Amino acid sequence: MPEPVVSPEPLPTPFASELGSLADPGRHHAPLEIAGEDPRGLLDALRRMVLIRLCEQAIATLVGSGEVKCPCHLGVGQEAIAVGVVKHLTARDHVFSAHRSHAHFLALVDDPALLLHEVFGKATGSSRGMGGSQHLIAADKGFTGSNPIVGGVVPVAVGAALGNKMDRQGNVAVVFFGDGASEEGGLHECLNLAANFVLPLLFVCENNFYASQMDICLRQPSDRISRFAEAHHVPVRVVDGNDLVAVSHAAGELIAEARRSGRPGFLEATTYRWLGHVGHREDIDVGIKRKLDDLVQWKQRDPIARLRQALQTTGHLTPGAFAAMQQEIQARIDQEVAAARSAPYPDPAVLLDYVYCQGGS
Ligand SMILES: Cc1ncc(C[n+]2csc(CCOP(=O)(O)OP(=O)(O)O)c2C)c(N)n1
Repeated sequence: MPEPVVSPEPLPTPFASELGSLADPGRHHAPLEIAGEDPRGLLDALRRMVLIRLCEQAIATLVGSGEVKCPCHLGVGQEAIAVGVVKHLTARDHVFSAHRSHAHFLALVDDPALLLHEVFGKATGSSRGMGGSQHLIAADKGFTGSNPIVGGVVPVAVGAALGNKMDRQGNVAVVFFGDGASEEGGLHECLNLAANFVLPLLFVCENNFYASQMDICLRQPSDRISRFAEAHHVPVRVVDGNDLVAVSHAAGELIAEARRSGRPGFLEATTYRWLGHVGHREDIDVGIKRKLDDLVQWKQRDPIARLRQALQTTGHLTPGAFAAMQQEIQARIDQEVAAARSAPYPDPAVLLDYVYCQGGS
């Protein structure tokens, strides 16, 4: 394997950070402010974030050992966005995501089995072992699908939102994507369509400042992605994506508005991925040696630690109870990894069964 090259210094660009402290890895390290929040809801959110974290760490280990062979884009460090948004949804809503979708899937499904079996390529996985990490689906839970074409799933979400509008049941569509998707023309067309057709669609941009190995300052003249939504008159909220409470409040308001009036919304949540773009290592990013200085600080903005500390300080959680929570979740993950290892691969005879629609005349 070729040695990773040292990443080049950023080129001088007319770059301006519009996000201020939200883009500053040295800020927002303190425990969350949770006064007035429902502690049971926060404990449930913490449990879901721990499930996502431990599940992705297990997948990282399996990728490292070579047991899991599909490309895995892990979102360790970004868990609060998925959990803070999904808590406002029901199985009748439609959730779409891209290549880094494990958190969105797990936040909705709340069970590691379908994901773990899928990354092993087993027939018992969410896509019957034919999708791998980047093509997940659990339509009965509202997860209508992930797709790794950057920006490619956004037009599908517009279609789902149009369907929801026509059905008049108050259901919404939600689409998660990264800052890189704003460099695809389709996203801009979708913002225009959603605004013009008045569609109940929440755009959720997980702005982690990188697309593959490229810093946003090398790609755009500003780091604030929501400026594109404003250009289309879509209401915008910008939050610290590592603050579960801030994400939940902003997402809750935008989703409630979409259900009430059918209007779209745009949530920009700043965050950072702890691992390289794809795979299990911190120090490698698409053949580039990653600079780790920022990561050390971003880890201080850990969404799980900040919520856990807040719950402990206010007496809603003890260190022992947190350790027990982790152990219970880890045991469930270990059990499913073992089950996935011995589960069958899909029968080659069914290879095309789910590619083409076969029903009806
Ligand atoms: C249309 C398209 N172009 C390029 C790629 C290769 N690719 C995969 S992920 C990625 C970066 C995406 O960055 P971003 O949208 O910010 O999401 P993140 O990886 O940060 O979660 C690229 C360029 C692709 N999958 N699809």
